[in-house]
Amino acid sequence: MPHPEHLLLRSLARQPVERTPLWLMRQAGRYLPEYRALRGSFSQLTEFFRSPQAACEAAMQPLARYPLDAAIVFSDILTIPDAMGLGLKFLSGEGPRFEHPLRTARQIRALAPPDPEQELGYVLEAVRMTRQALAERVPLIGFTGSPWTLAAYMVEGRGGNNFPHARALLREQPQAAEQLLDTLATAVALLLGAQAQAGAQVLQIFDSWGGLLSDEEYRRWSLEYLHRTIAALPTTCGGKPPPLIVFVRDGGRSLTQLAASGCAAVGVDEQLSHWPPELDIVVQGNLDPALLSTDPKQLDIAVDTVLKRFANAPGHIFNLGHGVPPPTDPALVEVLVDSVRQRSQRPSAH
Ligand code: 1CP
Repeated sequence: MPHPEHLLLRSLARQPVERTPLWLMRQAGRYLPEYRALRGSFSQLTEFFRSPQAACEAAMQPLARYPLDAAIVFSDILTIPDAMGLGLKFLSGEGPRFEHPLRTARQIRALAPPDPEQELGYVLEAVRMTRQALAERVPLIGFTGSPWTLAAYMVEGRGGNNFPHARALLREQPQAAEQLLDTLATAVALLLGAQAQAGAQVLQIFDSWGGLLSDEEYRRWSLEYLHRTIAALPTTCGGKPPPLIVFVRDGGRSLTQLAASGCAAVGVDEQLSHWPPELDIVVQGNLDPALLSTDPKQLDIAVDTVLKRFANAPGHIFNLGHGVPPPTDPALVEVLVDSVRQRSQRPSAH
């Protein structure tokens, strides 16, 4: 049976929608008791990511509870560095660690972009299984980190601080940094392309640490390599690439440049309180995740504020400004989903 084009795809194509599509970054995760139960069957998080069945189940869990408009592949941005030999470990309560962080130009020269089918086959298998499990209910989003965000973790060896080693590399060994980012731009384009070929209908790049850079540094060290990635997508996707969302955590400073980068939409964090009217790009965002620890009334008012904020953008995809916080009450996520669906109804659009 033919089905109408999904809301998310229509918004990304700037077509009219009868209500605002909605999904949540980190919608699969620790706030769900069924996720914690599934996670409990693996001692290491990396084993969980490497099991396509479990990854498929985790991606489907939030959709069994809420009428969300997209699923996101259950994986992590750090699978690329892991496949490049850095040795990824997740320490409980402390986040990711690499056994072999990059500290020398020599280590960087020895790196090669992983072949997705050979070295990240488990990600692609999770894409295929999840796409099948969805049975066209909603589109599937494939993702990677941006070259800069991946480089930051690889040089630092860990997250959760201001990445002093990564920023020192940019200042002190710019040629090595260029080589690393160039290798990562290729790796990111290859994995996004392979996910598209395996069935991902939308792609998202997380530039989670773009905000660490000044405007000038951002252009040189992040945007430039996003451009290279985007330019390679028609080749790595084997044809017209799916629509791409680029999420940047930087308070909206880089939006004008990103809007011209060839992406279909920009994802913005909760710091952006005003949408510049001259920006001609679809926007995704940006409810403050902290509101998921308030009450239904405040949440509903905040939803209205976000919908009004982006009413004049060429398209809006409702999301949080960052991921769902682990202590969130699943009942409040339901309030959020209902509120977005009700408040954004546009009965006249078809
Ligand atoms: O539904 C989903 O979104 C789950 C899939 C998913 C995604 C999209 C996971 C699983 N990770 C990611 C992206 C990701 N991973 C990003 C970009 C988004 C962001 O800015 O948060 C980043 C920076 C990472 C790296 C990472 N992985 C961190 C952050 C570390 C830091 O620097 O503070 C952490 C804690 C992880 C582990 C991880 N990845 C995913 C989950 C569910 C978890 C937590 C472990 C758990 O809850 O059991």
